Amino acid sequence: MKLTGIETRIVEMPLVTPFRTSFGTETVRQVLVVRAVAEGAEGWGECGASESPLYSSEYTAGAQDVLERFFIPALRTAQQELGDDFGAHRVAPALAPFKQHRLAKSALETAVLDAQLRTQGVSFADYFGAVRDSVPCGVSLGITDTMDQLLNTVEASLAAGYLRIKLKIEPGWDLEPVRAVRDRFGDIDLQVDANAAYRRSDARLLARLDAFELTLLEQPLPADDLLGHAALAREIATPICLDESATSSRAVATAVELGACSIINIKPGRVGGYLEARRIHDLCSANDIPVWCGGMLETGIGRAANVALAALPGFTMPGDTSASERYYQTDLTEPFRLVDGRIAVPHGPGLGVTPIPEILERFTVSRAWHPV
Ligand code: OSB
Ligand code: MG
Repeated sequence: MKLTGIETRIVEMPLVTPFRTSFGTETVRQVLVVRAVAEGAEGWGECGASESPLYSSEYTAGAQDVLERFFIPALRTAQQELGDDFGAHRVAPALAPFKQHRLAKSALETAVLDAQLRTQGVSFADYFGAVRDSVPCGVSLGITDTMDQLLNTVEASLAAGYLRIKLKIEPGWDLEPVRAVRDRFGDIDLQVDANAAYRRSDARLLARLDAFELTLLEQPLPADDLLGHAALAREIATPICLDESATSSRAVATAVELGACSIINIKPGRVGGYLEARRIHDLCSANDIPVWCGGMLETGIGRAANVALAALPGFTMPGDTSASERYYQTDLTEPFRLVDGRIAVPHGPGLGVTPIPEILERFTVSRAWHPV
């Protein structure tokens, strides 16, 4: 393929309800949207970073800076050197000298992959090796001010058809909400996500979650505390799932070998892109580790790719691949809808969806063009 340029654009999308986690509250998602223009097609990618570096060290303006200052020039060089051999599989190697910034790398690789697959007439799903036409969906529910608000939100989510409920927890908002939801809704598929808010010394508190037979406890401890997760896994019955710690296939292999987790949340952005995400899927499949597809409040651009990935055979648990309306009144693409608890996998070339020009313009706050 021959890339001619990359457009970076900042888009601000109001969320339908504020999303509160142990690390902060988001009311507007600031999204870095990347458009890769190639001869014959253009492709889209979305960066998972938010305005502030609260989930990880990345943030929107930083992602834009590293793309413009380092990543796009490195692509230009790679394309000059490789000529016709340039393609999406060359993006990660070209960016590998630059440490971390995985959310930014993923956005760029995804845009290039989309352009390439649209040229070839191949969908993300077929390219990845998807085996399903639709994927089972869960929903991630933020911390609320009151228990009533939480119960109403869970009730509405179940009524909408979500097959699994994930509650965000933090110290002071853990046993009570879980107990209240179990008491009210019984034997639903229920899991919790702490976003690294606990410490090893909280093991006895976290063990009290065992009584509620949760499907999993996601990222209880800091991202770099794999040994802590392994110790906790020996002390509690609830399966531990890693999110923030699972930054690469190497990190996942280490975590699995240490016994730090028995389930992995695969977020393509967090691991630097869909190609690395697929390697982690394969590694987990070989080790009998179930995986599910996480999310970063994506617009339809990122959601399309996540849903395609979630259609791979190892994704045996419902993901945080919720419908567009759970996040945005107006999505950038045709909205993804929940039907019987599932979302249909796009089957058109590339992502199979495209941002709707008028809507993209409406939410765009800045843009820049970078010839390659
Ligand atoms: O930890 O999984 C997380 C959203 C933003 C950042 C981190 C996380 C989340 C979610 C929501 O839990 C996932 C989604 O619905 O996109
Ligand atoms: Mg998480």
